[in-house]
Amino acid sequence: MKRIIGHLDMDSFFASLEERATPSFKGKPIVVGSDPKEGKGRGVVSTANYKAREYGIRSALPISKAWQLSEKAKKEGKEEVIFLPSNFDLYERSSEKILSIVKKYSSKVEQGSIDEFYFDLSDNNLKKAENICKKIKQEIKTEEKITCSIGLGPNKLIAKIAAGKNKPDGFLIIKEEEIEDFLNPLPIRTIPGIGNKTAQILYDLKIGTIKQLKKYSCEELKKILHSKTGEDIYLKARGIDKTPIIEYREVKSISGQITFEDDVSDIVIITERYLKHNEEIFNRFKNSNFKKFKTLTITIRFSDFKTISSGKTFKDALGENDIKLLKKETLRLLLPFLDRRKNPKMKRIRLIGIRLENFEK
Ligand code: TTP
Ligand code: MG
Repeated sequence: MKRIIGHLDMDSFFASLEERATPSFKGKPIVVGSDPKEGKGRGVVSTANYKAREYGIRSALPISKAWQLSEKAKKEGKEEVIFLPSNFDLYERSSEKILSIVKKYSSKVEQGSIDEFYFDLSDNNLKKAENICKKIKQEIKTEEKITCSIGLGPNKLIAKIAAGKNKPDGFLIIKEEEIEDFLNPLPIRTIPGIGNKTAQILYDLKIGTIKQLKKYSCEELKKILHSKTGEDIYLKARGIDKTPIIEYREVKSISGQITFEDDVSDIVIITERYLKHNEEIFNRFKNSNFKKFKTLTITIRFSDFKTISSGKTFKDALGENDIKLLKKETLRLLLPFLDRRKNPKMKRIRLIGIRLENFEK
């Protein structure tokens, strides 16, 4: 059966919600992310609204660079950027509301991330599906006071690419027979699954667009890239995607990380912060549907960005009363990296993380 799949992605989601929360921010360039500390901050940009994107600011850009771009804009007489920390409660609440709106119109919805949703409209003809998408867009605008972009197509891949094509506040329908013309001119990076590394391998072969990518056979791509990636990308370049909508994606891990303001070597500072962070992660586990977890992994990133993981799987799973045991075990894993046992050059620590997984319900 032919499918009709929608993909909805909120426009500059975190920044749009901040703009909505504070009326005086309206129309101003906004960046949500780490503290820029007048150019000395060490984190990255979570997102920038479209006004701030005009300055060249994007997700994942170092926050110090975003600060410089804002300063440059200020010198040119433009508005300076408003930098804000993230407020996940606000974003999660809105995400839930949006999900409930989409669910009113489709009985099969998959949440792809905090701000994107796939939904199945195959029970309708295309005209009706189009009208439903318009209603969803309108309802989000009225109820949530922010905009989204929707793509409609014969599968998840095409719907997602179409949603990203006319941002912000976009709506694009791609029919089966339009797929080829739609995909051909697009840069290869548009294909979900082609990241920096894969793209670079392809750029080196002078492959820049999907049309150029399609000159290579499946076998050739399997040789050039990893076998599975090669086949995956061969199919995606032709708009072929049979993946179903997965309504309930199980959470597989609960994790978090802290980046220190300055790289640190002081064992007291590191362990204090880390144990406090362990408690936060443990509380997220206690508030989840899971009763127990079996595997604990810690991650350490040194000042030279070398990153190491170390973990333990318990014979007897840990439960909601085992915070002391968790702290003991994380320290046992961490301490060798703070002295010469596993850190012979005594490098400073930049980041540490913790992950709980292997859950029992
Ligand atoms: P995106 O949908 O990728 O970005 P966006 O909604 O901000 O902008 P667009 O209009 O292009 O869709 O991500 C959703 C949210 O996830 C985003 O608002 C912030 C967060 N995020 C990060 O924290 N870090 C990242 O690197 C990215 C890409 C997103
Ligand atoms: Mg988005």
